[in-house]
Amino acid sequence: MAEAVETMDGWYCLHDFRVMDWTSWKLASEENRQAAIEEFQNWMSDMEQVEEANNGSQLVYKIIGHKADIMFMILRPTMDELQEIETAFDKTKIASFMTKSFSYLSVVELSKYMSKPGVDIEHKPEVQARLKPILPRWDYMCFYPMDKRRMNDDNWYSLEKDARSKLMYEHSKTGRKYAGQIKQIITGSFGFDDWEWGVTLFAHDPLPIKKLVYEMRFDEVSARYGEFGDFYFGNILEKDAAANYFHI
Ligand code: 76R
Repeated sequence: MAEAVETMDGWYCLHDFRVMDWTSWKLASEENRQAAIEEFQNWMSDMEQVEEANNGSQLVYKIIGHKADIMFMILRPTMDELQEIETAFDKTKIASFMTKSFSYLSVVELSKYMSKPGVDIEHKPEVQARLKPILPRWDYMCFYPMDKRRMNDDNWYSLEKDARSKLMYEHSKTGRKYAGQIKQIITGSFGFDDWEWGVTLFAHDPLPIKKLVYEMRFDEVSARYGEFGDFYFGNILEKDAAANYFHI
């Protein structure tokens, strides 16, 4: 019988995508726009304080293309905080010029495929730092949800653990070639959202993201067992640049 691999789970994660209604934003008075931008920046400052206290982390990206304009990636110790943050943002002035186009709920996940049985790695500081990460303020971000296939002979969930570990090892070798160029955060979403994992990649340059995702398609674990959702790609939006971004 195939058995589940143990997972280590860290901060809860919400990817929240919004589309801006630039037409109504343009029709608003300069005074209202200014107030909305200030409120948005204060909201970001409050979130930054939470990050400074190491009680969570978040980033805002400008998504390119029609799927969204803005994405918030928010990490917090509890699911309740994610709900509160989402509602608090919904009540802001600027949110009334936005609609939600997509969201993804998950939890930062590391699996124990690579760890020796009986060794407690979960409490190691470096593992805790990966489970509760302060997000890198890198220029580019790519997000997509994915599943492991369950179809006829290609059923990940009926493979023996040793076979899965071997495939994951091959996968990690491809990933490691991009050390320093790409940071990845895998979040698990079984029971939380429509796919099984969220993949968030950060990079200083867009091209290594394309190269990594392409190269991984040839790893057996992706080629045979990977199913992918929509891709979102964006540039970072820092608090100080927000006024300029929203300026008409
Ligand atoms: O956690 C670790 O770094 C150990 C090795 C490792 C695991 C266990 C690892 C390394 N990944 C793991 C698990 Mn990954 N990863 C993806 C995608 O587009 C695709 O084809 C797949 C999407 C990318 C781009 C990526 C990148 N990984 C997982 C899991 C959980 C599977 C399970 O439990 O069944 C998924 C869904 C997944 C998907 N992975 C790496 C990377 C990169 C860049 C690395 C190397 C990290 C490093 O060592 O620096």
